Amino acid sequence: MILVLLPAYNEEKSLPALLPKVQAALCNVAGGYRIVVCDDGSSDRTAELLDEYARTLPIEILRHRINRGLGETIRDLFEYAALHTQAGDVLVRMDCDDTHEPETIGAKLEKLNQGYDVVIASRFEPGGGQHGLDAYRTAISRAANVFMKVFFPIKGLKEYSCGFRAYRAEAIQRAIDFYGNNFIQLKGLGFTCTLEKLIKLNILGMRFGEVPFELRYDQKVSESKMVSSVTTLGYLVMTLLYHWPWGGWRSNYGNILATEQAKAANR
Ligand SMILES: Nc1nc2c(ncn2[C@@H]2O[C@H](COP(=O)(O)OP(=O)(O)O)[C@@H](O)[C@H]2O)c(=O)[nH]1
Ligand SMILES: [Mg+2]
Repeated sequence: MILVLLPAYNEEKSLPALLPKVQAALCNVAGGYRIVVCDDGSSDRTAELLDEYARTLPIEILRHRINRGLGETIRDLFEYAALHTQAGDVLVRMDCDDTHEPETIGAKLEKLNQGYDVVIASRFEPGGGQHGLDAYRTAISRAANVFMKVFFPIKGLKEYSCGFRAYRAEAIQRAIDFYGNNFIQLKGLGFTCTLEKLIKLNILGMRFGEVPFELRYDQKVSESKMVSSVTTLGYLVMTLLYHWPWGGWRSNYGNILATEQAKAANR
């Protein structure tokens, strides 16, 4: 079963374009699919639209009464997904703004089946790219990806900031068991959570793969909710937390993991 996870904040303009495409892409998928949307206190017609679509599509809706931001929304979606999936299921997280094409989900599922835990839609793989980003967003995105590659090198990974990814459900269940509420710790720092998930999964030794992807920013009609200053601050905070020599994530979680593995070996 495929669980499609959608964080939605004021997406009334994009949902009518996106949801039918998700259905078209997945209606014949082996094991079936469901969509879980978290409406994060939208002030437009997102909530009403979701109720309407839920009459004809397999949609489950989580609601935040007030806008809590992407970090808390993603935390809730992944926790819900971990509770409502079984071994062999797949989680696909994508944006609601109609810039991520659902027809490319199939390629991610194929790649996951080659033995990966996480498969990322990558603009930097041959055949990938982006349409409609202005020079400012292009420069920020490039700079952020270079920064991440330097401070958080992960085998098999060139695309750090795109949230369109497929995860084996067991990988997320394992991460939530291991980290608890700290799987996504930087909840108030904008889009930082997109990178934090990768880093936390990498500490656990998960395998990462990429498939080429064309970001369709030219199709975006809703406002971008990315606040670059907050997200940049988040990246800096995370770099300190990860590399901090006295109890930073890398050393602290690395030690806990080593102890866990030693205990398992002695059993
Ligand atoms: N739940 C929630 N989702 C958000 C929030 N901000 C953005 N999103 C969603 O997260 C995704 C990414 O935001 P988006 O505006 O597409 O960012 P951009 O593509 O980087 O410009 C979209 O699906 C948004 O609806 C938020 O405060 N809460
Ligand atoms: Mg987007």
